[in-house]
Amino acid sequence: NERAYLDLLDHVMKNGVRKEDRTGTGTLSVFGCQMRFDLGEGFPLLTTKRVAFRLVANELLWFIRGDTNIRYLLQHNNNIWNEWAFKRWVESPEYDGPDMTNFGLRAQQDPAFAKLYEEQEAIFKRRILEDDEFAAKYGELGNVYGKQWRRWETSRGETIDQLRNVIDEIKRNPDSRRLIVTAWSPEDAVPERAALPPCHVLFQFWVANGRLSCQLYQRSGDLFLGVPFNIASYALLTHMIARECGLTAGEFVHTIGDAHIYLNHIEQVRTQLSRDPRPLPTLRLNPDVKSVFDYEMDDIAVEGYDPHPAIKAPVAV
Ligand code: THF
Repeated sequence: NERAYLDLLDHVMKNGVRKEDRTGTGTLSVFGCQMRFDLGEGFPLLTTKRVAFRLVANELLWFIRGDTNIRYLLQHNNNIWNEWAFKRWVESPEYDGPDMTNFGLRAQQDPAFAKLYEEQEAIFKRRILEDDEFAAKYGELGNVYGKQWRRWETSRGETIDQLRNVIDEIKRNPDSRRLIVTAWSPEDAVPERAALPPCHVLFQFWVANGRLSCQLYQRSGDLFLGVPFNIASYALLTHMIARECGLTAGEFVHTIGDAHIYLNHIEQVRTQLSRDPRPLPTLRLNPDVKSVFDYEMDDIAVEGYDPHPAIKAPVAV
């Protein structure tokens, strides 16, 4: 349950080493850790702060569609991937607005700049929603999850639908030890090909006693902002696949390489650690939906979610 997450936060607060990072924010970091969530004990959506499940579910449906363009997210009022598309736009030769170099960090330090950035981001979002050509070019994140899961490109010019294949294989050969989906390709882990090389490198399924378990290897985990989303997202995916395969959801095992707390999240983490966890909610999937590929937002809900209030924090870009 939630304790695994809170214990990890506490562990990194006490034992994390000060480490600089790509974003210039600075972190407390530990290397190599693992959390386990028994999905039979409730749905692991944190209760010590409100986590926007709607955004988690919408992002997962976006991955499952094989979509890599933020337009779909924006159409559903989901802004969690904007920064990475925006970064590509303001670094492109076509952009002629005010200088947006290092916008994430500067927006936090300089209120005048923050206002300028907000304006530019609003213009960017509007263009993505209204201008097809602009959206095709600048809403696109490249080889992120949707592409890697559903349309992996081989060197022979074929494409592989890893997600569909793994579901078929779970049905056909549940004892297999090769039930793997990988997002990481050494070819694609370069800035020209992906806005952000995948954090969720690989996941594997395991079937025993009619239960489907999933383990994720995450190379880098933003413990306060991203990881609560990631836990809920893979738990939801595991439930959906279990449903399609006539299994129940087993455990979600979350393994993280560089597990870090950004230095500008420390106060928020203290607040969260001072709170007592409440009972976990229950996931409700529309029983009429048989396939992982047929879910819409209305088919997915959590019941009995009574969290502590949300805790705001800036996202490192
Ligand atoms: N980059 C960084 N630095 N952290 C991440 O968590 C992260 N992600 C994805 C890609 N790059 C990342 C994007 N996922 C939020 C949540 C998940 C994200 C990005 C941002 C976020 O800001 N959540 C807020 C609320 C958002 C809202 O309500 O609009 C929160 O309080 O939870 C890791 O997958």
